[in-house]
Amino acid sequence: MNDLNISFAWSKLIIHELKVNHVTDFVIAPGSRSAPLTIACAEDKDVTKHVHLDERGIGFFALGLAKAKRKPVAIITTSGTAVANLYPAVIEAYMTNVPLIIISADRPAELYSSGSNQTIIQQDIFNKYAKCISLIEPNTRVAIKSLLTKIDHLVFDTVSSKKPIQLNCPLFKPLYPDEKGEKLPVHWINEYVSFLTSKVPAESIYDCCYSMDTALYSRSNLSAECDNLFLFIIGNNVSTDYHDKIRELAEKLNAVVFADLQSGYPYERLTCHDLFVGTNKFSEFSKQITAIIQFGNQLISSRLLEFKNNFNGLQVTVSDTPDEQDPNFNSSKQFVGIAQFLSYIERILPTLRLKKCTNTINELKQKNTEFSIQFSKMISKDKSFNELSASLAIADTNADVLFIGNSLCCRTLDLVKFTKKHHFYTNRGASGIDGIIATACGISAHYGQCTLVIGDISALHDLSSFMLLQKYKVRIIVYNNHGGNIFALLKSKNENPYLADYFELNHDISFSSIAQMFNIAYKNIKTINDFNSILRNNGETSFDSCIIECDFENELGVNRLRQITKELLYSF
Ligand SMILES: Cc1ncc(C[n+]2csc(CCOP(=O)(O)OP(=O)(O)O)c2C)c(N)n1
Repeated sequence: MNDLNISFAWSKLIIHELKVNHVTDFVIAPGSRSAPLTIACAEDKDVTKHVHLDERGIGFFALGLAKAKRKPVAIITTSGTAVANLYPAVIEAYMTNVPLIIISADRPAELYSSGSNQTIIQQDIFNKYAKCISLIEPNTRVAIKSLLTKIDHLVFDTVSSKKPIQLNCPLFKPLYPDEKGEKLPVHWINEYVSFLTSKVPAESIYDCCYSMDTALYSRSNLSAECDNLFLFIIGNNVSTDYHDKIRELAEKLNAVVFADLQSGYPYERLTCHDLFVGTNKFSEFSKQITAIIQFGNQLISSRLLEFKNNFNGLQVTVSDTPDEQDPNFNSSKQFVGIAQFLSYIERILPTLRLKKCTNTINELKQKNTEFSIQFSKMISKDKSFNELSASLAIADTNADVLFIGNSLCCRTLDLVKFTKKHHFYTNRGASGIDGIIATACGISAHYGQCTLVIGDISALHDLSSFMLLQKYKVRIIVYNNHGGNIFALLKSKNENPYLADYFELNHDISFSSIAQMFNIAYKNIKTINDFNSILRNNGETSFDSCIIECDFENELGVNRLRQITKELLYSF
């Protein structure tokens, strides 16, 4: 035992302490500087290992896994640009409040600025997106507990702040356990063995301040201001645990509900809200709204944001983190603590002077139903296969877990009415088109399967992550409109002569060759009937990884959406 090398022993302590703090998933990309950390994981049968070649991919995979598990996931990388490749996933985790622990193996300090291989400045590399805890180099002069309590605090920090955190670990040679280093003192080894057999953290940390001071709400004077009709908006980052309570409150408060696709809110709500807010009917109704209460943030609908921007009444945001929630800067009150807010409103309900508005609300709901039916009819009328008709079909599936990519697909799916309960996931923190397949694989690692809807450019952007599909079951539905068609929605060919060459990047790539390369089942779909039947016959909730390529005509869906929007807004 006393010929153990210190870099490996140090790494074992780090992994062990994370494990006793309930961090049990480690996502690893290969490297030599990180070898002691990787092997410490490999030798620990109580932790789950996920290995992939691409650091950008593992970052997003860890993000997906942590989102699904709702607990921190650790990432291990080697030194150098490997760490920098995690940057997009770290930003997304920061923006969507996901705890991630980035364990970056580093070179010893004396190799900085020496021209040494794979040596870059890693400390604080993520700037404000991830706080950095830098360890000292492994040594036996410091008490082992000083290392372990740093890990305990780090886990507490990422869990309570819901933000990613970096643990930078300088390690020196020898790195592999079979290579002998300097002899370690006997007292140190005894302590080491005792810590490694411990089942509890060196220091347990408890949060005693999570319940908010309810007096704060009383000071907010909300009760005096809200005595009429409410609009609830449910956005991203609202736990499904709150849905029942929000529904109860909406009923008691005379509130109508708009629910963003990402919320997965399964109860009564006004659908197709991105278009419906633009109708005269809604505009008339909105004059009676006293307050908008928005739970969560990152709304997909740009028209809803615009409506909120022009709304003059009280706007309140409610969230579980203190991040800014309103890009219009119109919210005058932000409540941090959704559970506490809901129970506060429950308590003050009897004091509110609520007028009965049942008729007005029922009339609005009726109009919204007619609007949705008309919208679906217009999409289905010509049997054309495009992003809209495909989204209608997806909204009717039993797929349990859905990951929705960015760009056009999340907009068309946000428009349609999902009829069943699903777990919805997105990467809408920074809305990057990168790492979407990897994130879906991370989600699948928790649930056992996941259905992903993604644009062709986004799928090509994350090409290396197709490799993960051999281990994690994801049914990928690629909306292949042969380029980035979102740009055509923003400005048409006539308005933007550079559209095809500089924005859409039109291409003829078929995903069949990609499926062949990665040995994944594949289907090319050209009609809505075929799409409907593959969705039904594909097992829906039990399937193997596959690529379903929706072969759309370039810009057909965008043009159809423009046309439908115009006609619908005109007739309602
Ligand atoms: C990492 C990153 N780079 C660039 C963008 C800008 N961007 C937004 S949408 C888009 C095109 C996406 O195309 P595709 O995935 O095919 O979806 P479609 O627009 O056709 O629905 C791009 C490049 C981004 N959001 N993220």
